[in-house]
Amino acid sequence: MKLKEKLVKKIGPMREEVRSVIEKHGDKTISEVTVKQAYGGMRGVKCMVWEPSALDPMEGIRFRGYTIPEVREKLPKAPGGEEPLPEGIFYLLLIGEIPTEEDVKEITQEWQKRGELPQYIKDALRALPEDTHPMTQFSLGILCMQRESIFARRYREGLSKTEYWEPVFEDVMNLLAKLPHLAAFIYRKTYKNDEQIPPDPELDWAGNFAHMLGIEDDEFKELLRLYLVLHSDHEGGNVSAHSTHLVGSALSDPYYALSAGMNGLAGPLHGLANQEVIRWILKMKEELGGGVPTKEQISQYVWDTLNKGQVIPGYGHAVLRKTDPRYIAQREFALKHLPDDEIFKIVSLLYEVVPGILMEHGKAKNPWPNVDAHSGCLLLHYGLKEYDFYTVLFGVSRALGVLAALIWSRALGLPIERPKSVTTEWIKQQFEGS
Ligand code: CMX
Repeated sequence: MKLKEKLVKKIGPMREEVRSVIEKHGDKTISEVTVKQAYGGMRGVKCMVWEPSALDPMEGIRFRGYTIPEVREKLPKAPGGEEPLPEGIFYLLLIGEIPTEEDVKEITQEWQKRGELPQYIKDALRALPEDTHPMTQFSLGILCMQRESIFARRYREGLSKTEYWEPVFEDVMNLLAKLPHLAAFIYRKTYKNDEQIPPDPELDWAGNFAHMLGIEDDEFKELLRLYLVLHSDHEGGNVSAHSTHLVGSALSDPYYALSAGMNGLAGPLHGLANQEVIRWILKMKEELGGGVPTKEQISQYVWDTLNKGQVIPGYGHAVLRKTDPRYIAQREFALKHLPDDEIFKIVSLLYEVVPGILMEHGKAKNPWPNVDAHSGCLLLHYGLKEYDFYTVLFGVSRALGVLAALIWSRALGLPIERPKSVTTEWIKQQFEGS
């Protein structure tokens, strides 16, 4: 595989670069940790390395140095399409270069070959109670497949540390190939009478995913391509990325590591916020009598939510301090393809109203919308109305980034993660004496 050959060429120089950086700068300080940070979710503490992407609070995400508009422009597209192919973002995140059409085609073909879902996964998922949340099914499906891990088998047989990355790469390629099949299986099983749609070998990764979900609209295929690119990576400190990284550091294989990451993504303060946004909007719409509410009605509803001690889903961020460029990219898509959609109009009104209210409310450090404030209205427009499923789509996309990073963690020989914890008593003793 050309992708693997390209990766091999990158690993040697990168190992050397990291070795030299540690030798030259290893004892220098990049962060100091205050007591407040230790209690406060380690916000802003720089203590891990993540190559595929970096997040600037004001500018937003850059994938290997490229902004979202640049990625949308430069990555290869499907024939006749305008949105970037997710195969391309995987290449960029892993290799650090913009792929050619041919590079992307190779990945599409490779994932088509490896995509089939083992029967035992389907049997296991069919055995679950019907109301099992799609994210639970997704995480469980990934975990069930752990027996396929080439890394786990090769490690048991005896594997040198310098070779870890290679079976991890194979596991990652197998996993990424299978995730849309797993997600579509869960969707059709849960919401469409288990009427499964066979894959179309002519289609790209996202196009085929849309097809297996049962939504053939070409515009939806474009949306899914964009969606799967936008959600792929958001540097290393977010819960899904960090938990995948942490579990992987114990040399738990990519199946264990990704399943852990997906459990983190399933939290309402993280990826589940995308379902919460639509649930909250639909409830607001219903309570206000249907249709598009007025700005005044929306303001009141936002205040009511805050006064009940709840968060406004889709707003705020632990790092960002302005509107998420992932939100802007989705808004551009909506303005182009569905400007008259009712839910899009509500999402737009919320954008006008919520930041001011959150500023007046005075708690959230970032009053601006994040990626999750917009994604649901687009999916809903094309008929994907089962919003409990939305975080699974996020998960399929997030796997691209966290698994690219996992390959690099093993290629660079990063050790098991083990930060130091302290007790409140210890902190008091440091500053107050005994
Ligand atoms: N609505 C109401 N209050 C909010 C808020 C929001 N959208 N965002 C933050 N706040 C509150 C916090 O709950 C916190 O309150 P307390 O002091 O009572 O604990 C206070 O403002 C300060 O929080 P912060 O430092 O601004 O935000 P954090 O870094 O702690 O948390 C996040 C970030 C995203 C969890 C938070 O903004 C939030 O809960 N947003 C809503 C959920 C959401 O959209 N999550 C998706 C994020 C993107 C993703 O990961 O997918």
